Amino acid sequence: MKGINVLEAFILIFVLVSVVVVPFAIFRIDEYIVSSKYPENAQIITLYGISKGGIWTTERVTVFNYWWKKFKHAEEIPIYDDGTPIIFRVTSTDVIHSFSIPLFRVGPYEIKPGQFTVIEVKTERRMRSTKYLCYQYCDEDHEKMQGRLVVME
Ligand SMILES: [Cu+2]
Repeated sequence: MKGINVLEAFILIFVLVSVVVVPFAIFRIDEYIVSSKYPENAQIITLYGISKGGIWTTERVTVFNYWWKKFKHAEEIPIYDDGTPIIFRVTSTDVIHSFSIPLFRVGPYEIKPGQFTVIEVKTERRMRSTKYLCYQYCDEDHEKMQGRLVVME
């Protein structure tokens, strides 16, 4: 039996690089671009809306894990009221949602699938905790699309 020749080895390496390294690199570049866009000390909170089950999650949703992963609903999101900018990047994985933090006078903002809506949030001094929610009927689990922001000291 003959071993792998140079061309086969080259093709094998090429396929491995394409399948493993390129997606990983894109992931890292994306993270880098996101973090370089905002002030260094900013609190960046990325939220993905999923209409099935009525979920807002801070876990990264991709075209791959969307189909099998059980995403954790962001019941409580801690934010730090220390003067650093609070930036929400909100997107949808399916239908058009709407994002609002009524008592902080934020939104409603239309949240379209496949694009991030960037929202800078200012806390209200007196409120240590407040509700955030989807502001328009999106699907049968719409009512579940809410959680709380908890302002930490
Ligand atoms: Cu909704």
